[in-house]
Amino acid sequence: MSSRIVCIINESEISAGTRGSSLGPGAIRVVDHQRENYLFGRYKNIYVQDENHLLDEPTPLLWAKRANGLSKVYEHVSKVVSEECHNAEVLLVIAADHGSAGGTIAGLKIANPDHRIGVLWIDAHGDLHTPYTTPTGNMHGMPLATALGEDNLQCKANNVSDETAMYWNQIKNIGGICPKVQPEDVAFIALRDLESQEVAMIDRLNLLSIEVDEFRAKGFDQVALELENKFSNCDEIYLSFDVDSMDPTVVSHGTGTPVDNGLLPEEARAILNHFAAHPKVRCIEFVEVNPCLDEKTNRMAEVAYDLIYEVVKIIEEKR
Ligand SMILES: [Mn+2]
Repeated sequence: MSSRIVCIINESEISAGTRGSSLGPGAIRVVDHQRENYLFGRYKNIYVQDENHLLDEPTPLLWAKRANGLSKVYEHVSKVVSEECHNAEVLLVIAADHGSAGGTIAGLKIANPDHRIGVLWIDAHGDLHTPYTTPTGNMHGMPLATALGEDNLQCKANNVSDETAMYWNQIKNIGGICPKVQPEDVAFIALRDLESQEVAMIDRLNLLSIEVDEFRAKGFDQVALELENKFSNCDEIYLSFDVDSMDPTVVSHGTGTPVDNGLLPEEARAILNHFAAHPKVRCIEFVEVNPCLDEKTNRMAEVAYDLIYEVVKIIEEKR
């Protein structure tokens, strides 16, 4: 069993608007079995405890749905990540919805509180909402705001209950460290579906965002240089890959919130493979595969699996 990689499976789907992403990690493993690669059998696999039973009842927390459960998920995932990051060169996290990714970042920060963590967020969405700005209350639109410790009260649109505010503060402060990440250490690729409050936060914090057209115009080598510069002062890099960064008409609609005009799989591959070989990358997370929504049977999981397979190969061979 190799110790280069530890695989963390997180099936939490309490923060999405649509159910089904908890089946995403399983759908990816189905592809592994079909291809007869037995990739996951080579590594230590750890399943994070979920709180998905909360989906069987309504939530009273209107602007941060099931924040009580997400607070627990942040504790579960951050504990696993902070322990396991000492046992592997790279943590490969395969998660359901994106809402718990702030807990992954928290785990990295708890393990090495003095580290500056660079965050590369490849996604159609900014995931920068807070209970004060969200139009839906779905917390998979908030994980990066939790890592930045942001409320974005400048753009306040909702009256948040005391109970909601308490859970939100718990989530932001997990591990007793807030913020986990500095704005100058964050970069986005493929954003194209943002609310005005998120745009205002990106402007206020001067977050680097490379859109799909810009990515194509510059070419990957230029973008890689820009990102190298962005993360030059960071001690480690966390990469979050939401499959909705990719174009649903090319791949499939097997994800909770697909948005047209995304990356091609080969463009995603170039970015992922580059960072898989990057010595500062300590954690790569894949999220939001939802086989229940896939009009092409299990296509999204197949595409995600092929990306994961190459990433693993590169970690094994090039590091
Ligand atoms: Mn996302």
